Amino acid sequence: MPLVSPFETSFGRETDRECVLVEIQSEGLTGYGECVASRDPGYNYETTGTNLHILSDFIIPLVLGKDIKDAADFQAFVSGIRGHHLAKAGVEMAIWDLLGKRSGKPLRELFGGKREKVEVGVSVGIQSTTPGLVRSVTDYVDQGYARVKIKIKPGRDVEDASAVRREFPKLRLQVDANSAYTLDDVNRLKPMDALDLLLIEQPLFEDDIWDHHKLQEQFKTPICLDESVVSPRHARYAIEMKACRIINIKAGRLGGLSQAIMVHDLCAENQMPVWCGGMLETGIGRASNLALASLPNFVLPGDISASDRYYSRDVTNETFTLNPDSTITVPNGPGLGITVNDDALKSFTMNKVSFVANS
Ligand code: OSB
Ligand code: MG
Repeated sequence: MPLVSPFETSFGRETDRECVLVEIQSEGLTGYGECVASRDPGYNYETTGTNLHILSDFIIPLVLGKDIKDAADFQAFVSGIRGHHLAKAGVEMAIWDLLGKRSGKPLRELFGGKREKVEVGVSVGIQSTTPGLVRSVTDYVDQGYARVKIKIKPGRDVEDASAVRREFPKLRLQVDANSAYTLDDVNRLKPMDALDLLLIEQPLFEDDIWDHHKLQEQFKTPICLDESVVSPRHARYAIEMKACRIINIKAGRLGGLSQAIMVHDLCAENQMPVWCGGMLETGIGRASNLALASLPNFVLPGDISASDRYYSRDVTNETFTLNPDSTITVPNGPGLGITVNDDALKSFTMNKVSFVANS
């Protein structure tokens, strides 16, 4: 699916997204899910290719034709598969959609979420020039986004963030490094601490939870972990080590919505605020993110932007729009609350694999 504008992070530049979508038929109902990996292993080790492999050769054979009660049951079925959280999460999402449709309830209600609309922001990729970045941010602010995240990398950090801050002294602003730095870079990042940022997201490597603790000790700005927190256990490590003050929750990275809710609850018990991250999802994943972000400890705006920020044509019939108060309304229909646009889906489909249970 072509992105409306290229998205550049410290690990690379994407101009379109390859998506692995999951459709499960059961009891006359159809559930949809989305695996949020990209074509390349830049964000983490998973790719659309590994998603297809792990789904086809491992996850689907384990669950096909089985009687699966709920998400916890699904997690038990696939517990022998190490890692590959983005692949597992896509199937769990489709199971949730089925559970919601069977009970006639939206996911928000199944999760216990109270909010009917959630505060959102926009994640702005690295632009070719700093003035170009300021123009891009201005455009999003004009559209009504009240919180902006900019992507940073070595050489495009303090100068970019300072320029945006100078133009918008009051804007809720945060930065995301996607693991581009090491502790040796502390001095060059230090000026960030004077920019009144909401948070600095994932400055160090994914497996450097302890180094994030050392970094947080030297910064008054909250450090937020994204890539480092791949399970509820990792969330506990981060809390116990004081490696961050905020956690970005992505159901994909955590292996499913059920795991995301566990991290949400653990953080709530420990007074650690969370927010919902994004992976440039289609309308399917966006509906899932909105339902998740309706939970009470999602106190910071999520990376859940309007559909037109990502795609000019989406695979869902519903498009998500920004309300004037920088919120997006949580879907209210059963399950994910979306319907798939078959024509759009067909026009984007590169490959389709079907599995049928022996009856
Ligand atoms: O680190 O949050 C990230 C997109 C792809 C991979 C990683 C990240 C992102 C984003 C996009 O920041 C957020 C969105 O979906 O709007
Ligand atoms: Mg991030």
